[in-house]
Amino acid sequence: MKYKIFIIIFGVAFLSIINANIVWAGSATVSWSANTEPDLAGYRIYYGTSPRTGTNPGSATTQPLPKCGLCGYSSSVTVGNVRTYTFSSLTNSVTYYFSVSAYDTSNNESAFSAQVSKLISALTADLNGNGRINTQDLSILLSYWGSTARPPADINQDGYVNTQDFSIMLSQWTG
Ligand SMILES: [Ca+2]
Ligand SMILES: [Ca+2]
Repeated sequence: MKYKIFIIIFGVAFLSIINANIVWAGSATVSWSANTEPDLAGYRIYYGTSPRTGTNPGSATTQPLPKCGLCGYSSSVTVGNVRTYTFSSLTNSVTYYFSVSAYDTSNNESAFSAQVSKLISALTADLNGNGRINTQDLSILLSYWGSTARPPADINQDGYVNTQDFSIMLSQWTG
């Protein structure tokens, strides 16, 4: 049992969220690095619109830190043994905070990863800001096609100007 406790605490050091990307309006994709414990069962994401207030959500009674449950977050979701998860019903123009914990096959839960935050933006394809989404915006999009790090045309802010941005533009097309 002590060995297991050691593993859980050890694992915390390596559990870190590495990114939170906006994929489409009202969404964010959270990804993190993997733990390597042989008895790792999965991960749990805690999130909300306020920063967390503690570090140990903990179902493990042996964690040295006081347990804080949701720790200031409004919700958690148990996502299993994956390394990325997309939230799809977030509120635009609000900043969300995310942390991840790991749990093992005995349901011991680690302390939190580092916290990340993301302002959920209302993605718009109106690239020239004239209130219409039409061929003018399409021309701008195409002029940046395939390029990286082009915020004006990177509608979903993922670092690439590609078919995903084109799809968003089509979905908002006003002519
Ligand atoms: Ca426009
Ligand atoms: Ca993009």
